[in-house]
Amino acid sequence: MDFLFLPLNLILDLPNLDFRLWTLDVIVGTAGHIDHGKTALIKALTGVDADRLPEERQRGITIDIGFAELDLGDVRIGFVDVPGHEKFVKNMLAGAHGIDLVALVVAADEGVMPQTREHFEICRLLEIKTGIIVLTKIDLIDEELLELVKLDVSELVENSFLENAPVIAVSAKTGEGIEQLKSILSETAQKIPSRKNEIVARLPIDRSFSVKGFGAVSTGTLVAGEINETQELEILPLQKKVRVRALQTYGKPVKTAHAGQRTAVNLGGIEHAVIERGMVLCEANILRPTQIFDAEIEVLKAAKRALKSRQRVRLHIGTIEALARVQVLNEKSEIAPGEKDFVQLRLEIPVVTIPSERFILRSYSPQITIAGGRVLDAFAVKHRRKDIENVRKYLKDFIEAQNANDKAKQSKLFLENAGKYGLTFSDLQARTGWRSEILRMAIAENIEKKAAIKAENFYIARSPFENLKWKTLAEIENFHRKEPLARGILRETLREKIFSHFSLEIFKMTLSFLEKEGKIAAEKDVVRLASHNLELSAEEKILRERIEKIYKTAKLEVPTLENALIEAVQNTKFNKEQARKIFQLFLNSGEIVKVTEDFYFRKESVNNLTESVKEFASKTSDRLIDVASFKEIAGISRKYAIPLLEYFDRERITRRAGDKRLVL
Ligand SMILES: Nc1nc2c(ncn2[C@@H]2O[C@H](COP(=O)(O)OP(=O)(O)O)[C@@H](O)[C@H]2O)c(=O)[nH]1
Ligand SMILES: [Mg+2]
Repeated sequence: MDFLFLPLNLILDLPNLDFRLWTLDVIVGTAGHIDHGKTALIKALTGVDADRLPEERQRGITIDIGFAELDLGDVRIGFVDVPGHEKFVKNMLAGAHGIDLVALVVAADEGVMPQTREHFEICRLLEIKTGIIVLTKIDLIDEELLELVKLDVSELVENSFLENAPVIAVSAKTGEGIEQLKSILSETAQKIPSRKNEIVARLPIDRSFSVKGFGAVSTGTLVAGEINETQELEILPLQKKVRVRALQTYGKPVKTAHAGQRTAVNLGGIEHAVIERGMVLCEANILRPTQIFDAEIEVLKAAKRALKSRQRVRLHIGTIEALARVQVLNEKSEIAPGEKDFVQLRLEIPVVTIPSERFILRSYSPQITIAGGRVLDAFAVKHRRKDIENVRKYLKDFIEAQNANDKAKQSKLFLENAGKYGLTFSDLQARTGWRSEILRMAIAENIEKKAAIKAENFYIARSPFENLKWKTLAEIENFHRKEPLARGILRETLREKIFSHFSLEIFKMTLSFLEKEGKIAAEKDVVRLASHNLELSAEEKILRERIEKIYKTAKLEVPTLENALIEAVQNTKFNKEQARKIFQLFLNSGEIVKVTEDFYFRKESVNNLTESVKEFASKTSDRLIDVASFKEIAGISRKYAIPLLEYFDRERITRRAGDKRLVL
């Protein structure tokens, strides 16, 4: 029976009796060539045969990852035993993703073999920081040979994270060295940097099965965050909500599972059959699946050829394997063996990942490990060739911010990259995986430093926002140039021109910033430059009065516009075009109304006429008026009567009824 589930039937009855808060939880993974004694070593340490599949026991080889645990008092170890056979490296990778400490196992009678190298390289590329070297089967060799193997191994790990790792020789058969190995494990575990408490809960699933009477159970290493009993979680990329019915770590029921623990979760609200290895169990409504991300990778020195754009590879991230195409983000479109560079990976299936997560790339066929790297931007867009320089700069800055653990800078880079549309809080959280408090602090720092602004739900980086402000100003300026006499551009027109794809709030925000800076004046319906002043000079005022007088005197028998302008500028230093501009202002003010292209009337005269017409109608039984009566009331000829009646129709003062008009 499964180690995590021995007491499952007791979950409901047994209180959690484990109060050892000081206990260190460590995930130890084995690595090494097939038949070098990895599984036997774990059995010697724990008594558990991690080869749990019948086929594994029958054939005596490890096919899939297996698990066991060891309680050393102040340290609790969750072992992940991996298969050594080259055919099962895929399974090895599903186990290697979450380990804190690697035990590189080398059989003393064989020395370093191909999968010793491959597994070692994988651990190095995954940036596992801590490890020990275990030389097994020492009962089969003599002292002299042991020294040779030690040399062999030290050559392999030279200049790597294992360079100064403890080396211990053991025999699973005689038990020699096993107790010493336990104390070395315990000591080494203390040196492991603790997992940062900044990321939301994420558990890449490595197994899923059903337990009679309980339903779906998923297991895996909780790589970040906490999971609590009764909590709602989400399985991605299924995007299915599930509830935690019960939890186990180290074979015991617990209320909370912590990062760095092998964890089994009994899930409600889902059939176990739909859950597969590779899916991720995570805090609900935060992370999102992605199919295209930017990353930095290192191609192995031992790779036979350069990694090229368009190449199809196998991506191993978390517990999943996904096929992907590589786009190398450099001039040559390739990365030579031994070199580090930027790539974009376009996946054939969605995965869940966050920045700085490590992954391995293997060639499509034959299946050989060729590179490893870390995720930078998990939600990238396809890059055009001409953008590559900018993208490289963005990714370089991002790595710098990541290495300095500068969260404000990282979120700022995401915002800058998102440009003028900005990102919401939840967009940013999906991109970073940070817990809400951490993200809130990072954003607050950017707002404080004026590196970003907030508009409703959106955060926009300063430079795209400045750009938006600049475009808005340019549009208003342009309007003033074309319509010098208009008060300003209609608010709605401005919005449609520049902000049609934005939320209204961003439009308002832009105007309010420009207004605060004293650049514009936003009035009720129109927006104008603050400098756009319609005040007339003393001389212009005289011209305006002359125009006004012409229309006042003419009453309803107005001259054509042309003639009015000519008359207005007679014996002045103004020309007709200047008069036309002043006239336009007059028109804008509403004191004059346009009836035809040629005929304009004072509003007051038109209003008086309207009153007279209404009075006439009130005295009739049918409220009808004909052209003749209209001419008489207004005291005007047909030349004015017809355009004015048509104007009244347009203004809904009258409505045509045969050759008469109904007064409304
Ligand atoms: N003599 C001897 N045999 C061992 C020792 N450890 C493992 N073996 C044997 O080596 C074979 C492979 O061991 P196993 O643990 O399955 O190797 P793995 O493929 O690395 O997991 C088995 O037949 C084991 O019994 C050891 O310390 N001494
Ligand atoms: Mg094995």
